[in-house]
Amino acid sequence: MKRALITGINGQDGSYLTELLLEKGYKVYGILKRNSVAENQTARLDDSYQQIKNNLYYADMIDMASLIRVLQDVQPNEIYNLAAQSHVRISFDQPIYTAQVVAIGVMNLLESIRTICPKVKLYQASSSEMFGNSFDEDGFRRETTPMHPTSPYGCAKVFAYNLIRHYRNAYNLFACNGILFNHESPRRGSNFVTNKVVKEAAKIKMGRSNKLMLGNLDAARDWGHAEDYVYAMWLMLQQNESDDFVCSTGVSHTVKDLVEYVFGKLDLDWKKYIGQDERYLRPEELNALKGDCSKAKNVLGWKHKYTFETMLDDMIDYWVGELK
Ligand code: NAP
Ligand code: G4F
Repeated sequence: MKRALITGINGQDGSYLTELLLEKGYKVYGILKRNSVAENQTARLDDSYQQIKNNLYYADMIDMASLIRVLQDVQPNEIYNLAAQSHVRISFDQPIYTAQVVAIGVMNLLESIRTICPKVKLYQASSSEMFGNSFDEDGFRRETTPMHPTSPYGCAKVFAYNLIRHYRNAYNLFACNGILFNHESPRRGSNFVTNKVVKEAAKIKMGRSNKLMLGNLDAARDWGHAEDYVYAMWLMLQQNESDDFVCSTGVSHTVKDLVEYVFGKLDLDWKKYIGQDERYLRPEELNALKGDCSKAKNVLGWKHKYTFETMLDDMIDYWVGELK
């Protein structure tokens, strides 16, 4: 039985990945960052909790001693590093903490791996946020596009991305960067724009709210579904050699498109309800994202099943059901 360790197991992606790996017959282990409300820590893991409850460890990416103890105990075959302070806007408020978790945390993990389990296969959750406003002539970002990040989070992810490549070359570690574009689901944190819009629109529909304050409506993202993207993570670690891969849908929509689609689906006129609040604007904005995932398609045989619309339909169904 293969052993997989997931950092950030209780996050959006960690919960989907846990389900996928259990289905594939893995023994799944995870690390949890301590939270004063214990129930919150496993909220997203409800479906798989019974199967993994004895395999969860308290640890933190900025506490290398805790990582060492977990690796010694688990001796994993595969590690999926999904842990992060993953909110871009909040990274402007907490830049140092974000860098410690997102960048130094990866250094802590790599150094622990070198000592304890150098044969392990490692997936690193890299991000399209690393590109910032740089793109190729055709408007796409791909593995070879230069990176000019526009947030403390993006800068920290670039640091981690480079560490992965460096440790791969210097110490022959099997370490992959998945350069994933935005991916969403009903389990997305509700302060990210997709879930914020869907949840609030569903409340408006039920007469439980009448206003939704947003930031930049013109920003555009390449949005996919988390379920598709965790499958790509697994595929990367099934290859004979480690490499870096972009995962994206290749289609970009603005926040305004998102609002129009969600409110339209619920027969609401969005113009009556949307306001702008500068608290949600960023000191520097990544204006638009669109990714070319040809390499992942050709090498991994990966393709996404969900579109922008079906991904949002899944979220709308969830919130309408939940709020009823
Ligand atoms: P998420 O829902 O925010 O999950 C992040 C996870 O990391 C949570 O389990 C969180 O625990 C944990 N964590 C935070 N700080 C930690 C620390 N210091 N030590 C240990 N664990 C810590 O994020 P996600 O959407 O699942 O994304 C997974 C990874 O992919 C992240 O690294 C993210 O940056 C990256 N990524 C995401 C996207 C996307 O669109 N979703 C795109 C590209 C890359 P708590 O919940 O207890 O804080
Ligand atoms: O949903 P968002 O907060 O996601 P963002 O910043 O693109 O980051 C996500 O995707 C990255 C991959 O590119 C990940 F690495 C990262 O961890 C995270 O998962 O914002 C999307 C867009 C932005 O342009 C933002 O300015 O929506 C715009 N926006 C407009 N109003 C808003 C809001 N974003 C949020 N969170 N809240 C608003 O009210």
